[in-house]
Amino acid sequence: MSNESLANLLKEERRFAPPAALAAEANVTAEAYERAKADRLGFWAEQARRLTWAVEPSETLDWSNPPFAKWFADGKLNVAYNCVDRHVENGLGDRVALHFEGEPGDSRSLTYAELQSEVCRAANALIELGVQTGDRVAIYMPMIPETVIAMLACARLGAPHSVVFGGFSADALATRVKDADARVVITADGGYRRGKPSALKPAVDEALTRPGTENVRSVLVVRRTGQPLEEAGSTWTEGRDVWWHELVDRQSDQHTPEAFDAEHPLFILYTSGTTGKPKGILHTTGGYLTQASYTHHAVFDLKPESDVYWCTADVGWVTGHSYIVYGPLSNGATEVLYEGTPDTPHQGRWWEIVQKYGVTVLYTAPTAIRACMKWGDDIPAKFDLSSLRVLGSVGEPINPEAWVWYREHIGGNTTPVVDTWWQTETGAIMVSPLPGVTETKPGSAQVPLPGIAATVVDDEANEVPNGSGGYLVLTEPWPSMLRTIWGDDQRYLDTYWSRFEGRYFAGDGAKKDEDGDIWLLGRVDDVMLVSGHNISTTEVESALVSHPKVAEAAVVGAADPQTTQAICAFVILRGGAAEDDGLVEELRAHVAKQLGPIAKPKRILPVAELPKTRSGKIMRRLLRDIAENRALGDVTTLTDSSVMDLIQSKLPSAP
Ligand code: 6R9
Repeated sequence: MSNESLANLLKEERRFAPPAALAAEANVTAEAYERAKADRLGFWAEQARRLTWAVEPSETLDWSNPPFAKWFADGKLNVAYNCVDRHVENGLGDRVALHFEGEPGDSRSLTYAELQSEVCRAANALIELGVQTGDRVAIYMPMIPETVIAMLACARLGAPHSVVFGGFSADALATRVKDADARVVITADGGYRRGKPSALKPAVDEALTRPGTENVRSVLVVRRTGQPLEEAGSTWTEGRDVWWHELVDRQSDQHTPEAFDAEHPLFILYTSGTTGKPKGILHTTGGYLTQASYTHHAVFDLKPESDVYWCTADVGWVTGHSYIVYGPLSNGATEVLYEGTPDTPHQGRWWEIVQKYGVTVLYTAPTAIRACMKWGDDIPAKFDLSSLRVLGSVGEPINPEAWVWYREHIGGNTTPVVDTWWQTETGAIMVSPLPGVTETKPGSAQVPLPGIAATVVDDEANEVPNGSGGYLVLTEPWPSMLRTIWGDDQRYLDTYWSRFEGRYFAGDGAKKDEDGDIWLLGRVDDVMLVSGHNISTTEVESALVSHPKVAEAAVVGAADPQTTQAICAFVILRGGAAEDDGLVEELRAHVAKQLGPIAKPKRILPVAELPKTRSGKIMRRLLRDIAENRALGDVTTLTDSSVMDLIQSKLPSAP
């Protein structure tokens, strides 16, 4: 985005006021914004008191060496104690913490007291394996209770975990084990995905043959699928590999948690980014937990005694860390943990789970919402979803049509939808409506949360006026901010703090509307330059999705001799829509009408699937390779690489 700021094309006039009953009882009201504005640090010091500290912090923020922040630096606490033990001490031991639902239909509920015993046993097992405070532990697991237990056991010992998506390859795992110099890997024989066991252990075996992974002494293996290891292509390495049920189950269920410094590392989580080796984002203890806990309480209006909360994310994504593990459990929530995919064994599986457990708060990603739109309105209509009272979205800009569909077909036209903007780096939600306060606008994340300072700037770092586009920046440090990139302070400075002096550069394009509300417009790397105008991929995609025949769209700029870049769109049609001759022209005309002729795609290609990461983000980089007839770049973080073959087979062969 070098020539001019991002064009501001999309107009969205629909507005939804918070339900009166919810507003009247809301955890957080409008007054919080005022209080935080008057005294930002005082506000966060107050939120830190949501936690139980072994030593209360006297200092809130040390910003004497920016951008290396220290929050609550002289305080001490234990994260696992805050997420588990203190609830048991407070008499809530019988409350269900996790309702686990396996993909094959097995289920299991764990109370806070049971979770405490399990976390203590797992912590004692890690000690037996020689894990010491500060040692890194890699976790490569399916979505099962042991994954949450393993993360909490690491936190309890002050051993930073590095969770690696179960879908990643041996190579991706090896890179991450090596970068963090992990000493132990916790894994499973496999998990269930799409109706069958999907093995994990063979990838661990392979990863640990790679140079740089020699320091891994032990591999702790949960038996989940029971598939014979040899059958899956795995070998058991005596002296290194140990079964969870053999080691953990015989441990004592008593373990006294040690209090760690607020700035003690809690976890490393790798983000792939578009180029270069993955970045190990480092989060620490006190500030991270403060903001994960507060935002979960505020944004989802969580009432721990009555709500049943469900975040559908994978724990291998930051959303799973902050909003399956640390936020909800620190708040004493009862939550659902589901192992599998939304369409196994049928496309109503999620709604069946909502009905079964009476889920009240649901947090998911636009990609899933668009998939459900594609499958048809009749599917959720078969289930009782009346328990739902707040719906959340995260991961990508949500197209206004998908937002409205979510509210109408899942939320019964009554629930607020909160579109939450944040990143692995921010650790917790930063920009989002509050369900009892904000009049919502479909497609907009709207306002920085109380205590958060975000704005939109132009190329010269000047704040843009309302009605204009530019770059999203964060102008003040926040408690759950990343502390650095593991082992690479310089890359931390270069990536986030060098684009605009003294401000955190998020890498996202954004605009402020006439009311000053923030709309996210996609990654800056994806912004298109067409005849001198910077056009957001998000806006063109949203215009396409607003056509009744389109369920999902991905838009890229492909090099073009006349216009610098030409807009090239890949669309998935809604169930039943036919790919007739006039369709492409009809869609082009529709975009021109919605956004103006400049945004009209030059090419539109109906496809069956789009390339996505495990967190559901569309990988536009790969579509750009296709649109420009290039060999595909790195596909290792793709959920399913056969998708690319499918798309390529639709194309006229390269010139
Ligand atoms: C939590 C998470 C971060 C990037 C971020 C942005 C995109 C996330 C969004 C959103 C628009 C939202 N993103 N939430 N864009 N509206 N509500 O997704 O973390 O995987 O690190 O990705 O995701 O582009 O910069 P992470």
